[in-house]
Amino acid sequence: MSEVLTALVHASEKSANIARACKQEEALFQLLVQEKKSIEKNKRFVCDFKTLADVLIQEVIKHDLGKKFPGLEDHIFGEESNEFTNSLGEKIKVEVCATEEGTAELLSKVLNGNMTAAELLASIVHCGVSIEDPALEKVAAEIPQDTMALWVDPIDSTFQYIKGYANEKTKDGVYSKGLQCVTILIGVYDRSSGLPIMGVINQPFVTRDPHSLRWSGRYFWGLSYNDINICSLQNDVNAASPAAEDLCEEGSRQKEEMQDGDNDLSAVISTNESDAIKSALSAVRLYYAAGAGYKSLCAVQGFVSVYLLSEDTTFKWDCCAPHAILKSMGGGMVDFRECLKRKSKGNVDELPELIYNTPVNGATGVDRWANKGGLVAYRCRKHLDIIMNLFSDVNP
Ligand code: 2IP
Ligand code: CA
Repeated sequence: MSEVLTALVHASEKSANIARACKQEEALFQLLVQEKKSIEKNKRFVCDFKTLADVLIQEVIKHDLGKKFPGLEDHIFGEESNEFTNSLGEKIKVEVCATEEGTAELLSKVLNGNMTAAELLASIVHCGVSIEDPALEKVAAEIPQDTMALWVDPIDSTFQYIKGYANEKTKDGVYSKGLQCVTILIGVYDRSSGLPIMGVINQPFVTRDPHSLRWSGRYFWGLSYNDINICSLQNDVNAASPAAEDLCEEGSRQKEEMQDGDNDLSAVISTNESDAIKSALSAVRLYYAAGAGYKSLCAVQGFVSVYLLSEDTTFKWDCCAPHAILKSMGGGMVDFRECLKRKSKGNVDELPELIYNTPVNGATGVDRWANKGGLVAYRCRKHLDIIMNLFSDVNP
């Protein structure tokens, strides 16, 4: 069993419980949809509830992984900082305390004395999760702890999380918007090479019970380390793990059999994508969807051949987890513009895979960790090449 991967799945499930509670529990939901303006009038106000939910999830992941693997918490990075200062100059650090009561007490300070909400959240934070996943238990990989670091996106697609509807319909399995586009992303990379090693994508809102109106979710994991490539979408982990390339071949063979293979390629993109990109991709089936994590998940699930983004609007925390899963399936995530550059120079052999340990030169703040050249997430190298050939007229 890979204890780290199992711990990531547990942490992602607890995070999903928090994310669901904030939508389903009335006392929390009211806070989530509350207008920022009215709460900001209060001088003790430290952050909006959406930010608190984000930060709390990130802290829970840090806390739970750090407890299991002491020292690892210092190598867990994400978008959020856990320190807030209100307009009275009071500083508050959101963190998981040793006891449930302690966490509730701390959260009530951030929540301006709302003990009901604080206790509800604290009870989920301190409640264990149990998982039955025989495939996960069979994953065997010994990875030294001091080689690993993590990128976490506690809630990806925050807009859909707050405003997204429950009853959106899919187009061939792809949701363009709605709660299904929300994901929790936990990815591990190698500190020295920067390459992704393993990751979990948790989708907290997948189906809603029509009677209780409670949501249930699901998770996907993948691990790619030395010659071990394994993911939750593989049918039988008892079988000798096929090489990543074989999985890719197998995937494309099945697709060819079903849909005349390479003639039926598809891509998912952001609605904000430029017209030049949309028109280059008009040769393939095109889908639009919210959320960087969700679009990557569409590639993982095989709903689309690629997720392509030409802009610099994603960050390392959006990509590390899906990248690891795609890698375990024989695919990956590359820098879109660098790919175009290399192609224009005739250098097509080595792909510019995204790496996770190197900030953007000269950038400051969050921009240090932006994926500057955009990205393409793919499951199969051959399909990536065909899609990239559509961009011969686009300037790198
Ligand atoms: C966002 C989120 C957006 C996405 C953007 C990410 O992360 O995934 O949906 O834009 O790139 O940074 P788009 O949906 O246009 O692809 P977050 O919600 O965590 O800010
Ligand atoms: Ca994000």
